[in-house]
Amino acid sequence: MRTMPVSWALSVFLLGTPAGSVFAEETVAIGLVAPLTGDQAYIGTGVLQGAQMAVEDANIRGPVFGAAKLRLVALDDQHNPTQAVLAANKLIADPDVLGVVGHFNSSCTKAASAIYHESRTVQITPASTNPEISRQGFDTFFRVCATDDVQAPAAANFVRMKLGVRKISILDDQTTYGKGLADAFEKKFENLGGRALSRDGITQGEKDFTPLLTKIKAIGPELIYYGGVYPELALLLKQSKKIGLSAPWMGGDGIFDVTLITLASPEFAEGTTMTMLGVDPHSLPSAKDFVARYEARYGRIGSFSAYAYDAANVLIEAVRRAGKKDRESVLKEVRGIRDFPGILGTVNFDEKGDAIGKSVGIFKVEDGKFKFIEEIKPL
Ligand code: ABU
Repeated sequence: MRTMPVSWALSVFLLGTPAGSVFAEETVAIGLVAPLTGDQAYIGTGVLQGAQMAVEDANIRGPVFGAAKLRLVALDDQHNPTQAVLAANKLIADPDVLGVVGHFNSSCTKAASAIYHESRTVQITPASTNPEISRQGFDTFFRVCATDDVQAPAAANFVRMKLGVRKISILDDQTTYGKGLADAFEKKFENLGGRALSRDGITQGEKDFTPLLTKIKAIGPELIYYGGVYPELALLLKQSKKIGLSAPWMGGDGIFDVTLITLASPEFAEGTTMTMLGVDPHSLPSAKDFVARYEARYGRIGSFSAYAYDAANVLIEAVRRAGKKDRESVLKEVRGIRDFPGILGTVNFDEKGDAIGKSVGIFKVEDGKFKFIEEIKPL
């Protein structure tokens, strides 16, 4: 088990600012917000650990400017937008915090984005893929991942044109991410001549999906597309197999987590396909050192650990270039980032803060593991 208690993690991060130290007023910080407790804690902890490694690497290289030592202030939003707003307010009240990596969930990232914007605090999400977030006109928002208007059409194209599926059922978890992803998938799938026989919403935290699955079984889809995150899909997979609903499932990056397979059991997860943002970091020479160091320390790399590492490094580089404890200056430097050498590839942002040129990978659970099927490059 690679997760670490949040209390331990936070105490480590605070070690850089002992009370009364001559360095206390020379510390600068970046914030990190993700779901660190609750049913998405596994994926959130992977994000935390990726960002923490970026901060540690930066401190090994030397002060970001002057004598300033960098620390990470990590907060838990429990994938709850209300908690996300509380976390954002807490971070902006800390004058040391010059920017934030976060949040993980699109619903949380979106809810907190106005707070970061009002306080002129850079926010770089490693994982929130909902396209609407960057259409709010907040110049403080950035992301290092692809968006669902890339991911969902890639999935629809794969299902319709590669698998030859015509009739599907669609479910989503009614979150900003899940509903947006399912909407975009449905639109593209129908444009390609497919048909959605049913469309339903579930609620995060629900445990019994048998009535809904029984209805879907009677409809007889060839495949079920799910917009949501892995905890609920694990239950859906188990319960669908138990009632004899044999149609395969597909989803997006929110279900790409090894916990899906352990929660559902390898037997019930087998055959599930998903899009993930980009390729497996294990296959990238640029990510080799990070992956080796991460896995030696924590165990298998989390799905978004490398994204968090890249997001944190962009922010750290901007802090270094700004050379002063001033959020507006850090924002200006992030806006000026060109061809940043991320471990997942070169990072460039468009005028909305979205990452340019990010590809999508198709994966499938085979023999209890995620198997890479193909990469879909951006048009
Ligand atoms: N992108 C996958 C999960 C995070 C989110 O966008 O809600």
